[in-house]
Amino acid sequence: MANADVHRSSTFAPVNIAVIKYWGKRDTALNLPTNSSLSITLSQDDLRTHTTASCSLKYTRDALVLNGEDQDISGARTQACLRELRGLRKEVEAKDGSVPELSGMALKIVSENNFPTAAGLASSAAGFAALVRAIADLYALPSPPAELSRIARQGSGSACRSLFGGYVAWKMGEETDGSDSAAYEVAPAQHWPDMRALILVASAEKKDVSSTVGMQATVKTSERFAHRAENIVPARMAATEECVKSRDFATFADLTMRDSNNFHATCLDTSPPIFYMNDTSRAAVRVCEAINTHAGRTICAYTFDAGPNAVVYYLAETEAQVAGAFRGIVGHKTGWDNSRGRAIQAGEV
Ligand code: 2P0
Repeated sequence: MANADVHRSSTFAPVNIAVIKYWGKRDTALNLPTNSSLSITLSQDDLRTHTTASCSLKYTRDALVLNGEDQDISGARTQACLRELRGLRKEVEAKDGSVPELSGMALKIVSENNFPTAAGLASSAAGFAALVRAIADLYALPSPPAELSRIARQGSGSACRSLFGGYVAWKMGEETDGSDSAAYEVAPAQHWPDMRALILVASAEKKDVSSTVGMQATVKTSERFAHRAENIVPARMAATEECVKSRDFATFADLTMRDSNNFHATCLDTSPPIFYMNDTSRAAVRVCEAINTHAGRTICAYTFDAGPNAVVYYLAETEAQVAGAFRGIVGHKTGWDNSRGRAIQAGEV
């Protein structure tokens, strides 16, 4: 029966790992940040979400299944994404009366992460980016990536960066409606193709304090927070964009480590304090410092998100010195699981 047809589209979306961190919202409903941020999109051959979106008249309600489990999609963020995408599909249908009225059908979204969910490995970023692109493809929307980025931002802030490959910035924007708060490409992955990321999994457990809750506690209680957002990050954004463009790894690494430390110091300054890094994380910091000291120059940079897992950026030419040093110690009472202990490249979407 034709009207029970299932329309379907599948996509992958990659994880991105921030170099200059997003932490703090000026508008919690729209996910508008208090500072801009910059990240590297990792190759989707490695960490990624795969999502299939389908719609049909035979479906009775919208549903989302993540890693085989039904998810609650009544939350305002998911609803905002679905509402915006349906609105855009309605515009397509209004322009061309011959296209099927998909906007009126219930949606089924099936997602799989190939890495631990909510463990500080940017699962919400890949998840919402994949959800938005899968539905946009299903609806054959003519939207450019910047528009999809603005929609994904409402699902999870960092998701707006996973709609672009390579080196990506999320401009915080100034408008109160969020119309200018979206990501853009600073440089494609092939601009600096030697960049590598080593992911050290200290724990695949779900984090204690979600990013959404943690960042709001920071905004409310940290005295260091405003200084970070207003005085530190703007100059760092400009400097990081510059060293990506000039492929200046030592400066890039210095800014990356400083911003990770500044973000975690701000978490510690929150009341009650938020501890995302643990002893294993701190050991990774010391190993990076030792590698750089031994090399006599900065050849690797650590960064930590809202969890204890480390991401170490380095260049392919120092693979033996950096990844080799870490591989030599993972699994030897250090607390690291080495299942992700391989080099991941920056990637395109
Ligand atoms: C980032 N993080 O820039 C920073 C660094 C964690 C530490 O973006 O509330 O999951 O969904 O907008 O995007 C994690 O925050 O938060 C994050 P919501 P999100 O990658």
